[in-house]
Amino acid sequence: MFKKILIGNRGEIAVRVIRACHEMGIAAAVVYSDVDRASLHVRKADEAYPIGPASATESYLNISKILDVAKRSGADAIHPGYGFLSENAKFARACDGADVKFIGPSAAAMEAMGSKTRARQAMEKAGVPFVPGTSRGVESFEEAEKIAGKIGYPVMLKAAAGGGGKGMRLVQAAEQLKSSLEAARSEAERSFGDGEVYIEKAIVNPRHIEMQVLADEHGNTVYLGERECSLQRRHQKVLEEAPSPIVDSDLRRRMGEVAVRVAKAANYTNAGTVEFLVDQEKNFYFLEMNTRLQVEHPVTELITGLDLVHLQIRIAAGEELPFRQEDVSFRGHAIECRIYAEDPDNNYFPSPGKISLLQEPSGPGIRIDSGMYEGWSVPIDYDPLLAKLIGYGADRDQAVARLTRALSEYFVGGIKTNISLFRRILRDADFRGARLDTGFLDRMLSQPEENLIDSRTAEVAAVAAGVFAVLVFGVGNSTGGGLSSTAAVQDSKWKSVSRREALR
Ligand code: MV4
Repeated sequence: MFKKILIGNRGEIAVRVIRACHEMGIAAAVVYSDVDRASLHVRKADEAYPIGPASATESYLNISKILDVAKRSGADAIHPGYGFLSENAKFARACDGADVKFIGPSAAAMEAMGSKTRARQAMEKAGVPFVPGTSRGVESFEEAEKIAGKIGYPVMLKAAAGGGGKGMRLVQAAEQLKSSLEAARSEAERSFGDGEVYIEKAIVNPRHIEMQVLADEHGNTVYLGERECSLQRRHQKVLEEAPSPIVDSDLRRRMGEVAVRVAKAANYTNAGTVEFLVDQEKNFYFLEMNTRLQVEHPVTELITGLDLVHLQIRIAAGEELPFRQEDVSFRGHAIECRIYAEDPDNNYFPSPGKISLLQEPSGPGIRIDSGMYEGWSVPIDYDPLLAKLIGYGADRDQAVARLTRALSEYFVGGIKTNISLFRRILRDADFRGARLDTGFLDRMLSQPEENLIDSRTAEVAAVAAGVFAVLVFGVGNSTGGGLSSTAAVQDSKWKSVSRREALR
């Protein structure tokens, strides 16, 4: 087993991996940029190494700086987390060259999945169902016109080097094809330096369901069930759950076996996720494979009882999977809310700043994976994900009830967060009825928010908040003494009186 692991990441996922290391008796080293000096992952690690400016290209994306720290720290493996270098084949190959184990798939498996057209060609050979369309880039408008006519509108134009919706265009009718093709091509060229674009039939209002797989380096590959990820906004996931409310055990087995076939076709090792689009008739189609540990892995952990990060580390150390497919069982229901530093009243714009007050929920069925603490300042430089609140229950209703309760306890002061969004989602009738697809959130957000309290109660609440701010923080008191010290005196008097009462 490894003695020391370097974590090439930050925030909640770095903390998540540190915890796994400590549970396994492995030392955890981390890297940090100038603005992350006081971040939680630095405080929880056994060793921390500065790697330069806030800009990710000069720090968390800088391969030579991270490998230099690996060497200096004496780490025998690197966990990349998600984002940053986690799906960078060059980095995986550089780790091999530096004799440090990359905790993830091989560079070759990453490359096989990196190009969407190459992945489609491989899956075609492996007999995996995928959306009808081309498996190579279109050469000309005329060719595109012929193909689109054959598969039928609406069609989707996608960048071969893409993923996450960049360089993607929905084409409703033949008249739009020319301009859409030009737009997709130039966006792909700009974003990826590769203008290759291919065509798929568009699935209308699909569900986005993904299957977790795990493969050791001895040829054993298993699936660990699906996650329902349809609740997203602008290709950013907001809430995920496991199991998917529309997947029964038969569909799960069929999707799982396809996912295992995908992984085997790519010689895949370690943890990975196979993404599917599912149409209204529950037909499922291979979309792409994510070659990393995903943000939403905890919902799978809660319903399988497995620790995916432990297993990633054991697989990377050369161990065999300690169980077989028939040993994997699913129990209960888990839902994850991604808590972002975003302002719901300003179009969910990032809202960095100092966290002045933090009250986190806990209690039955609640897990929080967080990268924040009270007094910490959220930097503007990175993804605004602060924490993940995960609710678990015997069934979906209990998971929803526990999450709703936990959200009412959750308070993050000093910055704006999207916590209120989850209160709204969890009481939405369509969400409760599990009527979900990738259009759900846009539909919900286009409706006026229902008024939960009358204007008089709102007024009382505003006055109470004002009084609270003055008493607790001395807000509006420029001398810094005065009111708040009066309040403190009265507070202590109140305490001594009540103590006296209690002793009587
Ligand atoms: C699609 C699609 C409909 N039909 N492909 C968006 C991100 C990229 N990875 C794939 N995406 C889609 N591909 C076909 N043929 C609809 C989407 C899509 C989507 C997919 C998953 C999650 C959210 C989405 C939101 C809008 C569109």
